[in-house]
Amino acid sequence: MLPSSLPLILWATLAGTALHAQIFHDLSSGALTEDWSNTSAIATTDDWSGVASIRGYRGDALTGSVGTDPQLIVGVGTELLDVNANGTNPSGSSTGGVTEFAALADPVVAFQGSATADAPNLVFFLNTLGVSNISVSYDLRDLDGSVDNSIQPVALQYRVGAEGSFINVPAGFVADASAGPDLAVLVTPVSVMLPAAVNNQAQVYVRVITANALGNDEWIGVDNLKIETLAVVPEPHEWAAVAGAGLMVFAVWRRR
Ligand SMILES: [Ca+2]
Ligand SMILES: [Ca+2]
Ligand SMILES: [Ca+2]
Ligand SMILES: [Ca+2]
Repeated sequence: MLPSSLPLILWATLAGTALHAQIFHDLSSGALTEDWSNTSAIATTDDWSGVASIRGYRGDALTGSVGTDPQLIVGVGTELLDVNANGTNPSGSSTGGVTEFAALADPVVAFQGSATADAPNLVFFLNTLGVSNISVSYDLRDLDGSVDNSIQPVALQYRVGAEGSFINVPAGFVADASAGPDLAVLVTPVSVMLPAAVNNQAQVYVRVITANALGNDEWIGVDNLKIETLAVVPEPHEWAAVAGAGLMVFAVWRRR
């Protein structure tokens, strides 16, 4: 028997609240980095509470097709949190979604599309107030040494604020982050500047997303993440100082 609708509504509301109750990493205080070497941070399946400012989603129902270009997937779908904790062998795992491969010599969190996990993704939560020139870099690692040999695209996207669609960052797109069959060696570094639209915002979402490819998908790890600002926006009184210096130069020039 179904429970009454009120608890269901409450549950949905609380779940929605939990998803958005993230710490938005303050980039003015330093870079957001993650290499997944702390393998106790993800200890329980689907529990991201030990990882600050990063969440993994299974990406259900984000596309109705196989082989969709993830650059064209800009919705958020069901926002179902996902991570299989303490995975051991990517080549032996056919489960779609997000998995922590903690037993590897170089631990990593990875995603793999499937008929259920249409577009699995990782989201990074940032507070960019006071900063500009924000760079994002990470390594996409083909972890899948099985016979699977998909064309595995990975896109980089962002969203400013808690609502609306994501926006694609074309320079961050990797058309195929995998190689195969029977190969788990390819590493594809991604390093791009985000557009100025993400500067000086309280809530910025940066998303790395793949999509269910034709045939069996390959596991792609997202490792060695670093999001940092290459410039701090001057405070208003500093602008005044800069403008004052300019006037002095102008005055000296006029006296010549
Ligand atoms: Ca790692
Ligand atoms: Ca773990
Ligand atoms: Ca492979
Ligand atoms: Ca597939």
